[in-house]
Amino acid sequence: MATVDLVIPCYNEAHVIADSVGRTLAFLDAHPEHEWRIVIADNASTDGTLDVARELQAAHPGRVAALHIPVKGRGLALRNAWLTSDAQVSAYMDVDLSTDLKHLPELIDPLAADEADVSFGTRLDARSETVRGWRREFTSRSYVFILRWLGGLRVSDAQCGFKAIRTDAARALLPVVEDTGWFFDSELLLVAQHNGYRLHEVPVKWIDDPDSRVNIIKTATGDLKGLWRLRRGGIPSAVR
Ligand SMILES: Nc1nc2c(ncn2[C@@H]2O[C@H](COP(=O)(O)OP(=O)(O)O)[C@@H](O)[C@H]2O)c(=O)[nH]1
Ligand SMILES: [Mg+2]
Repeated sequence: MATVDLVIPCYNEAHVIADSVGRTLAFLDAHPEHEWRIVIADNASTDGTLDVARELQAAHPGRVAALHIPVKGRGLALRNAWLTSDAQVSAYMDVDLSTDLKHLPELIDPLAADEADVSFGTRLDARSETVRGWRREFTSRSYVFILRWLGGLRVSDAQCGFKAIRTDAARALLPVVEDTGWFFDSELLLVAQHNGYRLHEVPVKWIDDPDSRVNIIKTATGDLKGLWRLRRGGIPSAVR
């Protein structure tokens, strides 16, 4: 049994949040083994995402919280949500529910039992069931190949929007994770591995949602720059 903050980072997602939060609450109701809270972490949306988030917070007091960060960047949103959390475990998942919710217990249970520190979904394991276009598949495989080769990261997928961390690990690791955008996930895994934290992969069923906030070229450039920064400066040590 653990207290869990499940963060849903959102950028211009007013059209889908209510449905996603409703489906997630129904799933969580069926899993009382943990004490859950959903945190909608919006930054810089211009489509009324924050208003919808606040309405959901008012409709589900204590179960849904709305968090607003004025500056854009998914990493920044996660970092703020996780560092201000007083739950024992912090997680996040994409609002489009591309990862099947059935995997949430596999993500959280090892952390609640103190058998791992960081757990994350993988779409590239032989046991994963991934449905997506060949372009996305190719980019994803190429990126993780580079990350393993140049970064020495021993994971099969770094970018799946489905991760969790023990809050004690988050407090130690996040102060040395610099990226505020899409490289945040990779950097967190690199820093965690380098500092001897226990990583746990969860092969997932993933059905890609083509409605995307990702600009592939910009994201790929940001990822390579981030990797270059860590190679040049070294991966920092965390204070436990
Ligand atoms: N808070 C926040 N969330 C973001 C930002 N950019 C993307 N997201 C969220 O990150 C999640 C994944 O985005 P998505 O566009 O589905 O990525 P894709 O599945 O890789 O195409 C969604 O929940 C987005 O709303 C951002 O700048 N801030
Ligand atoms: Mg998506």
